[in-house]
Amino acid sequence: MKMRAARMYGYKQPLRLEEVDVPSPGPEEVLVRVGGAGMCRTDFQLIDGYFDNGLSMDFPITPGHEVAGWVDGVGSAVPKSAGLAEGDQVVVFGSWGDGACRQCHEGNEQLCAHGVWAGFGRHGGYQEYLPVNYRYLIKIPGGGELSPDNLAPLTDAGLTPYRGLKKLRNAGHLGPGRTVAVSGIGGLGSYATQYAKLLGGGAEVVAFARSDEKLKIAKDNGADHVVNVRDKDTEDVRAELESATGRTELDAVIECAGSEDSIRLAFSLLAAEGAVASVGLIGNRVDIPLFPLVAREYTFYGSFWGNYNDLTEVLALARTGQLKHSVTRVRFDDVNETLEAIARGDVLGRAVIVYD
Ligand code: FEH
Ligand code: ZN
Repeated sequence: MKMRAARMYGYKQPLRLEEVDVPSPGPEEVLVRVGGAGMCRTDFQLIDGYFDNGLSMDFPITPGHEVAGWVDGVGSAVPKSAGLAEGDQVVVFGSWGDGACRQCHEGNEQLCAHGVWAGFGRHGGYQEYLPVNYRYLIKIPGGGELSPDNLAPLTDAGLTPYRGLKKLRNAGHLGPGRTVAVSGIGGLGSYATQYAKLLGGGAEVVAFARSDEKLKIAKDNGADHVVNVRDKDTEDVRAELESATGRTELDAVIECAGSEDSIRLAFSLLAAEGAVASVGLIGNRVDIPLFPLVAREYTFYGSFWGNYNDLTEVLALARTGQLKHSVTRVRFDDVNETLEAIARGDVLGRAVIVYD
């Protein structure tokens, strides 16, 4: 049997849209029929060479680390306790650790130094069928109330800012009287805005973005205030922050872009003892003044993707109707054009390939 696959044969070249054989699942694998494959900016960055000195690639590979679909086949050694049967709706947890290091034993496989990620060397969701080890599938109970195109982004765009907001909440940076900003309202920021309300404990939420269309998504997703930061310096943004909130500073920022400007703005607006949690990867370096970082006791969190249990919590929020989804459905044949649009920042919410 054949399947469509968008495969990468090298850096800085379009994916090749091919018909290839459907893989058979190994003994401990489940064959997933992909219903939705999220398209992350890091997929563009993978192809563009952002990771080329950190990851060894055995081309061709298929990108895509945000996958939802249905069980299409179960390997001979998959235990009954996994509770997986043909037709079950599932999502893929995309970080596969070696199971041997401290990070894996504490459940943070996304931090495993020897782990692999779906779509980054192992095949990913830009193909119609994907074999996945049963340990990395989460079954979605119920009758398919959540569609795969809404489920798939939860495994990264939904998961990543959730972990970052948990760090800010658990460290005491949120709560009544606090102000938290969401910087960058793309795929991650559209969920970060919702978590800033859900986990913020009464904190006031301000969204920063460079387009009014994206700020409308933030407003629809619960932001109390929005500021268009395009072509504005720090003091312009501070003035708008003050007229919106009555304060000139932020207690916390979930930084979803990763650009040098976005990170610099976050720190320049931070109140004493404030914290920034960076989850975005647009840039390469951080350039922030040292003295305020020390003298005002700022905290800077790096927060990467999420762990399996973080994902189960995100899915519980989605299953109980507490999350809104901003999805742009993409035809398989339009994958390359969509990657270019993502690189330009022209996609609203999350692009998701659907294999109609
Ligand atoms: C995922 C996989 C590998 C690198 C980076 C990412 C980000 O999308 C995590 O949010
Ligand atoms: Zn490990």
